[in-house]
Amino acid sequence: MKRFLIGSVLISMSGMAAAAPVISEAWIPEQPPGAMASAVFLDMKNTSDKPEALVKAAAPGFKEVQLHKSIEENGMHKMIEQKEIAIAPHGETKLAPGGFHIMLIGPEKALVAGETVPVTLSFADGSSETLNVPVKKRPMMPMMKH
Ligand SMILES: [Cu+2]
Repeated sequence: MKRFLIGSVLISMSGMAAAAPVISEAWIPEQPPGAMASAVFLDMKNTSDKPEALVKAAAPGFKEVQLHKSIEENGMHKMIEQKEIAIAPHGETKLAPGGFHIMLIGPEKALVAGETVPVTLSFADGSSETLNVPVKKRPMMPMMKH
């Protein structure tokens, strides 16, 4: 951990273009009290010419955090756990309802719009980033099923 921190300071001081993906549009839909899970949605941009991947996400206050993909199979919605979520060189991967998402399982308390959740993203290149992700009211969308 200490070694990693020193490494990132050196990289930013040297002015090199950081290889870590650029994260934007992060949000968590508000859930009714008693909900078993919520999700993090965001955009990841890979500004480097190497393939990158989100390999792990972590957040305090949940029993488990997993990388998921929603798929439709024989008319049924399913969510499949992912080992990683790839971002192509100079590409963009969106985590959005109906596709890839970070699943927040077993919240210790209800997530209310206006709060933020610190979410730490770890990438295949060894970099990581912690974002304060806002909880927002959910626009109308189909229910996700487990
Ligand atoms: Cu899921």
